[in-house]
Amino acid sequence: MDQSNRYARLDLDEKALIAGGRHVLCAYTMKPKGDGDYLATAAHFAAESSTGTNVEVHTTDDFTKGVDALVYEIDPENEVMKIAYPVELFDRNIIDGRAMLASFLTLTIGNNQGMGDVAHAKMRDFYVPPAYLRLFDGPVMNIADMWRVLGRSVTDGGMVVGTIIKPKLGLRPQPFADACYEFWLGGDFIKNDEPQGNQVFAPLKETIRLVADAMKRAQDKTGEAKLFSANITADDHYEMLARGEYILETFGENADHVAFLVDGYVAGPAAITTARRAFPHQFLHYHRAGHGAVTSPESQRGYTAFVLSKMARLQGASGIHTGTMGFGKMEGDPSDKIMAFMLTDDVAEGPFYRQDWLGMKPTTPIISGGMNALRLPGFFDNLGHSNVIQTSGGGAFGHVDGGTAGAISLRQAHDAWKSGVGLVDYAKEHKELARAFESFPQDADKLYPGWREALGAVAAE
Ligand code: CAP
Ligand code: MG
Repeated sequence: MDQSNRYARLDLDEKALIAGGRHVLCAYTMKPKGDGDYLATAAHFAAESSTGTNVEVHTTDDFTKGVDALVYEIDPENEVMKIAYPVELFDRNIIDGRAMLASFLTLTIGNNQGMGDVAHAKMRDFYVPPAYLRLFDGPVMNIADMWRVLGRSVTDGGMVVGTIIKPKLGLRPQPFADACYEFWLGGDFIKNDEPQGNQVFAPLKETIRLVADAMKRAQDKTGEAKLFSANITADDHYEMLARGEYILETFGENADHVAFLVDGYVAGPAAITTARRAFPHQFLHYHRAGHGAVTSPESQRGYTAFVLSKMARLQGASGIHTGTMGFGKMEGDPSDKIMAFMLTDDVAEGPFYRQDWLGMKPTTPIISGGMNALRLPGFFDNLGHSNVIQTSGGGAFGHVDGGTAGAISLRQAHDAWKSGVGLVDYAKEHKELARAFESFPQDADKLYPGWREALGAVAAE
């Protein structure tokens, strides 16, 4: 059934829709199945995403039609469609009238992902009008709060030198805490790896107690503040609360040095909001493991990593992994930096929409995945700044001289970039960095040909 007479209004002007402030706008790439008519398929997509179904129902009245989602632009040749969703469609909390991301997802990326007449559809960008934007929690904490604890400038504090305790799983509490102490002697920030929690061989309550002690000893040894991001992800809301409360109580006077890590893709929006609202004064660390199932460029369904990151800022993530933009091990491209700017700028250009965040606090890009000291300068050259949280697991504990040297090499690479000195030249005067060349020789050969001759003995011993 062609519903385009009801669910398509190609005469609508995007600027007027934005000025009207009543619609969330979504841009999708969409391909009809077979030789389906593009507009008819898009209209059915809008119907199923708002007030309709595949047939007319007699219960529809004029008010219903007033909140129809409307296809307002199509570009069949490029398989692009844009849909305007009236803000009234989206569900609101009964407790405080605020918005919920679950509703945004269930309408804009819900049933429409499995319709028989759509080959595939993927959201590429969306625009949130002020009336809806202000209903989201947004971030409370971000990198500025980490810099404050670290005693740095709260506006340009530079890279937070981080790691992920590796191996990903299999360390019992004492070796885990020992690894933390080792890294903290050179680095700032340690995160649980995303699956680490309360495994039977590493009970959370024992591990956290030892990590809190390791933090105290490392702070005493170095005279510097240290940070830890503890995984509180769980299916059960009360389990998350129990973990968070135990962790804060155990870290005691260092509780403000603790972030809470939530695997936001696999655990979903409810888990993010549980952490955001139950622990508003803890940095909310959004790990996105699993997102590749929908965000990968190989996937033609779901939504992009850009959309995921934008949703995370709305929900109040303090930081979210934004990938390594082609400089690490995960899928990515230098142009992914648009994601970072969308998270940090107050007015940000997306692939289809300009988003004014109206003063909503920035979310900090977290850069992780196959990074090491050698790969950092290229990454920062592309991004243009180093005000990020950077975590290297293999890049720290894969250093030939251990985790402390790995941490120091990461900091030295950052300092080299900030000072505009080439990495090889900087390494001549900085042993841990020189030894990073020895630690990751394939990267060294590829990124810095001739490094061995230039660094000679410095890298060797
Ligand atoms: C990185 C990591 C992160 C990935 C997540 C891992 O470890 O801990 O989870 O970076 O990817 O488990 O692979 P390494 P993204 O530093 O040893 O690679 O940040 O793109 O979400
Ligand atoms: Mg990980």
